Amino acid sequence: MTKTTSCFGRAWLGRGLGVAVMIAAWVLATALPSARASAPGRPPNIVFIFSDDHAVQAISAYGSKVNHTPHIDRLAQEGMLFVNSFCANSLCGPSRACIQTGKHSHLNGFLRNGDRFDSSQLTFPKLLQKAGYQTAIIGKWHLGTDPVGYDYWEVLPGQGNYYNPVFIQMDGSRKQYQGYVTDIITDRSIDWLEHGRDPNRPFMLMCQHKAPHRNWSPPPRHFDTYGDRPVPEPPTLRDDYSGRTRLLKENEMTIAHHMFWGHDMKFHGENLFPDYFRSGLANGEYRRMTPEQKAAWDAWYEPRNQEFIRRMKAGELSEDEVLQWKYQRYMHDYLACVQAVDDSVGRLLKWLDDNGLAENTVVIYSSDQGFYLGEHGWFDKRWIFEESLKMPFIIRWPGVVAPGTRSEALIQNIDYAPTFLDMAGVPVPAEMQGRSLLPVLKSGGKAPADWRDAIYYAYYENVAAHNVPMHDGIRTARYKLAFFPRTREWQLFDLQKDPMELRSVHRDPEYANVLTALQKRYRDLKRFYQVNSAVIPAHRRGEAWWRERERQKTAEARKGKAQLVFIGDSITQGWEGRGKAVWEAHYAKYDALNLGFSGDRTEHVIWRLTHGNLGRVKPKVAVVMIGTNNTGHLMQEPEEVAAGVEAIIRILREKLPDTRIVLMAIFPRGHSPFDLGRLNNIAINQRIRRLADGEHVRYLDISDRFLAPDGTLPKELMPDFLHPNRRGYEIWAEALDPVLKELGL
Ligand code: SGN
Ligand code: CA
Repeated sequence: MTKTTSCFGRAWLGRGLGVAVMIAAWVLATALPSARASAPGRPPNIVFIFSDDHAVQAISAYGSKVNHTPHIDRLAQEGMLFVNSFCANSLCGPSRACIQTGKHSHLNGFLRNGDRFDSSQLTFPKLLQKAGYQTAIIGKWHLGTDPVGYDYWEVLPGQGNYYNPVFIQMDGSRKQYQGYVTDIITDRSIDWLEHGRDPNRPFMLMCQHKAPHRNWSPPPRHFDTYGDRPVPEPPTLRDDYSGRTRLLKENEMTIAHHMFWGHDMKFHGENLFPDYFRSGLANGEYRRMTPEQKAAWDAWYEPRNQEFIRRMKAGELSEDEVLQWKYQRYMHDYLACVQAVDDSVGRLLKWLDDNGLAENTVVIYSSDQGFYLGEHGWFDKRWIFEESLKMPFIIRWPGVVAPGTRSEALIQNIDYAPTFLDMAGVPVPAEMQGRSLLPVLKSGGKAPADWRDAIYYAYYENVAAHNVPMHDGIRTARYKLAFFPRTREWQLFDLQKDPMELRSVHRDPEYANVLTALQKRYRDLKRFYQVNSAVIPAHRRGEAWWRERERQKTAEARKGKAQLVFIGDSITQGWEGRGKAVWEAHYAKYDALNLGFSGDRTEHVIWRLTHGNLGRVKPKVAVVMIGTNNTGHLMQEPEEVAAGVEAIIRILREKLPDTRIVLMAIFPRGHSPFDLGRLNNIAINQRIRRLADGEHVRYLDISDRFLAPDGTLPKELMPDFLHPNRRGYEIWAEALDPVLKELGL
């Protein structure tokens, strides 16, 4: 293991010519008006201190009731604190991708943890670098691909570790440092500031901590900072989830039921009380420790753990007292991790002071999202509720930002990139969706008249860790509106009357006008940010049958035998039901594969096709019909659904270049020719028929074969006015046969 001594050699000094060119560039750059905004002659340096899962409730400058963060507070005293600062997608990788690109998740492509960041896209560090800044990122990255746009980087693999962490180096090698991750990230950052850069050029440093992310492993020096003093409980620790969507109850992030005995609660050995703790995940950090680190760890935890075990065995603790104990253990660990982050802020501020750089350096403190510190009974994040929607954002910029100011402007992490570019005098590219905060910073925190009145939020991970469903929504100064596609429910909160978000008033007649207005605002904002959920890949793995069908169908597809594949929703899946005999007669001979999933919309098909559902099939023909659920569930605009169908055709063309595609017009629905769903489907069909290319894609509309002369849809063919019966499937097969033949089957 390496001690953290400087690894920046003389190589940096050997860049004489490049430096001269850069200095010349700066002479030009300083002529730009915003480059003169702070200290004359040179655009400001930027130090971005970023942590992971640090909630504003644990920052004293934000009014914490649970801890004291003197160094972060100093930034607030000397700068501006944003009380209405939000993330766009409350998860690690997604938040970071928003920051890099200035765009919402659906456009930067990083929707969920585990995605891989497309580093070919435009990012702010690339542009700063081009403008002559030296750029560095040290610490947690979590975007899958290597950082691009940085002169120097050294990042944790994935989530990284707290104790004796390994860092990925720029040459791809890995280096382990001995010590505590927050301190090491700070050491490495200061080392870069001291030895890794050219002092004659401005710089942008991202110092990105792992802490206080789960499993909240603190450094020994802070075991006793808050010691055994009880931390006040939040009023909603015992939330019963009434008055809101039932999806809340399905979460798996409660302190009461979802804390691991080893990993979270720091017990050694086998779980002695499985009614209260989850088993199966030991404290991996302990295993990484040196004997000295283990000794310090055990000296703090063991006596307390043993005392808890003794009291449990003696039956001294009620269920609620166990919850109280767990909350205290959680907060002890979380807050001690935060304390080390605060130390880091202190060290970086001191370094800037000691080196005469405080004046012309902008310092920001932020964190990738908020976190639940027991509110609603939870840990973790993901939900649109305040605690995890909020991000701390504190900024010090001497000479520009008035000290000790607060701003209520609604800001979001997509604003960071434009802000950093604007500070550096670099024009903000039109494709970035965020806005520069400079006008707010320069006016004591007041937002300009045309500032946004609502932020847009979207969480895409659906069912993964913690079982939080996909949802999106908007938040204005007073209200929050959220939509949950799985249950197609709205939730509306009046934050003024109900700041803890305990009662959705979406059905309350008193709020009928507010609901309508906010729904309109929500739709406007989605259009403004180009959010089309019909093209954003989504899965339904939270539904057991869907997961199982996906597994089975993918396994079948892996055999690669099918000469014919059907792709779609319940109408296609119905070939296995009412259409079974027809299928046997017409398609069994082609080893045909049915990739119809009941209830799927275009976005689900897109997800399936890009996540292995096609296996190894190379069919002669693929028959696609999709979109009626985009109409039926959400009444999505025809343009949007057509774009979803187009994306599906594009994916199929890419993956199966030799396959001929029969794109079916969506079947008519509803009895009456004026059925709104029917009309929407017709409008979609009018658009998708243009996808036929006379070569690979054939468009087939058989609506007329189903409809009566007066335009009504007969019960005799579609008993529920949506799904064909056996006769309906026969009609479909009869219409399809000659086409399949023509296409070589
Ligand atoms: C890990 C954690 C989760 C956490 C995610 C995402 N589990 O999977 O509790 O929600 O990270 O966090 S753990 O068992 O590894 O501790 S994020 O900040 O990276 O998005
Ligand atoms: Ca995080």
